[in-house]
Amino acid sequence: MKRKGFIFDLDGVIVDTAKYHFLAWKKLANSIGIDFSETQNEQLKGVSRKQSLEKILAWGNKTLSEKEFTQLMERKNIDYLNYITNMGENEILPDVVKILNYLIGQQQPIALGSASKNAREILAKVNLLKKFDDIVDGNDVTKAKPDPEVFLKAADQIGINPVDCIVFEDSLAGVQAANLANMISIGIGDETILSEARWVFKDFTEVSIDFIENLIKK
Ligand code: B16
Ligand code: MG
Repeated sequence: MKRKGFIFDLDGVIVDTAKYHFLAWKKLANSIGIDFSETQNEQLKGVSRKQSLEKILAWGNKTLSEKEFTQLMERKNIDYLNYITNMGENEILPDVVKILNYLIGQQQPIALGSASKNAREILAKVNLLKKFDDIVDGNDVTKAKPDPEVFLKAADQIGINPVDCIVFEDSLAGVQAANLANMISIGIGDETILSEARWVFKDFTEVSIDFIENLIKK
């Protein structure tokens, strides 16, 4: 049996935390007089907390001192953590567990590759921590997606060559990061946004076991 590395993004792939990020960023942006739309939120997917705030400030033509910037990032995270406080297994996206269990049954290495600094906490809340062989998140990298660092680190930790890794991503920045890492990118979400991915599926209910089996065999 061949061994491939299966690397999952977290927000938007395993759980739908994008809606909570949106609420927290909107509250913050509005509090400093900046409008914030769902379209703008789309551009923050897969983007680190720091870069997200930089983008919001640029959209609103606002500059802050370093101290204020740090305070706003902290405030956003406190609000975000409040929104996710009651998250549970019911918020795992459809068929994610089915695919993870299939991969575990086939003894395929599984890693998480997320920009979020809250990744471990979220995986614990939804009771999925044990399914991952390794986790690389926003605390472990210095360069944000589309830089491939997060996925290359994940491949290294599970001991699989990047060319033998498959990445599931819901953000354009993440798909670009996977491509730059020379991995097979699979977009989960809107194909017009994720057109740079090797394949795109609306969600995991569209990803068949046959498809996964073929990825392993290749
Ligand atoms: P945090 P992913 C990303 O997670 C989110 O898509 C993005 O919207 C968020 O800003 C980023 O994590 C940082 O999250 O504030 O929790 O550190 O999609 O890479 O799993
Ligand atoms: Mg994501």
